[in-house]
Amino acid sequence: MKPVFLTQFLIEEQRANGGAAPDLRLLIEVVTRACKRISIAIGKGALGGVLGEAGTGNIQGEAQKKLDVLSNDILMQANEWGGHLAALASEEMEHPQMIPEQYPKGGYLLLFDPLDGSSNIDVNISVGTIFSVLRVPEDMKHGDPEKAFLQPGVKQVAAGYTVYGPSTILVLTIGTGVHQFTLDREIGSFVLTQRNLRIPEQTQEFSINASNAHYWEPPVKRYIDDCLSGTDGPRGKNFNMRWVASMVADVHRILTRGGVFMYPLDSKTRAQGGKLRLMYEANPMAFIVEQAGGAASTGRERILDIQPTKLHQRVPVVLGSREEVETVARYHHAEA
Ligand code: AHM
Ligand code: MG
Repeated sequence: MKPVFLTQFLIEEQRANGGAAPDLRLLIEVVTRACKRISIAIGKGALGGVLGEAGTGNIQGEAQKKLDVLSNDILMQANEWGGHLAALASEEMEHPQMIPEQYPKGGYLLLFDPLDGSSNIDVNISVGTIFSVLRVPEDMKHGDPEKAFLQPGVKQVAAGYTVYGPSTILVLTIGTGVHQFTLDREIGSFVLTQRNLRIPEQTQEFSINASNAHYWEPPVKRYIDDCLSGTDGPRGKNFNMRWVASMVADVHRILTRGGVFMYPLDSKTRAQGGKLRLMYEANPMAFIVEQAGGAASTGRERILDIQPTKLHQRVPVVLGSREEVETVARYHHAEA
């Protein structure tokens, strides 16, 4: 069978569904080209001198790795000149970056987590890039640029992630299902390897950092206890557990074989609203998961309906197989 490259896929998608307008196609191509550069840098590892700490901190109060900074720089530089964007926002930068004066401005806003799972960089475990695309709202010219980004996740026009693992994978939605591409390293192109990914509705596998158990809220404790009690407990079946600590890798496994991913609200992260970032992690992943037939919730409400109040807002995240996410939500509502 002839390989279908990303560009061909996007052009055919537009012909069939009106999905990716030329400027959105350009945007996706530029972002994914930058991801190829990040993939190459990661692949060189210690030989490229890219491992270890950068010696700086980000707006989240987290120590930055060299690859956090490098990936952010690669994405920023790649996206400033094409004329498709009005502004960019990154998990690594305090404020949004407007497109420099010398370049034309476009109709989209780009948000990204340049390197997700950065605690895994130095131990050679999969990491990734997550991105989300919004339209520029009508009133952006007059208002505070940060406000332009504060749109609920339902307004996303595209979202995707890459996983830099044994192979480099791109998973993309432009609102017409979820499609997977694999980087052909010899050719240097993303090739379509699966159309219309669907998440199994049921699962017997959960994904949570269990070392936080003593911080969890009662509904989460009860849910996990019930899973762990297996065939003898109220769920009547045994559960398996997986936790990579790279959201991209955990979500990708769930997209492939089902499961439920949870970073719930707990007493450690309550003051910030949760651990994961709404705009760079929860929203793009929720859009992808819903497009693949799954569900994404905070345990109390649908993630994509949240009206953001801050660019770096954090939220609890429960996503994956539809029936299991609904089960977790029932545990939360039962305690309300
Ligand atoms: P990062 O974007 O700074 O890498 O942080 C987000 C990561 C997620 O990828 C992952 O699910 C989570 O943080 C892991 O957290 P923990 O180290 O508490 O298990
Ligand atoms: Mg992240």
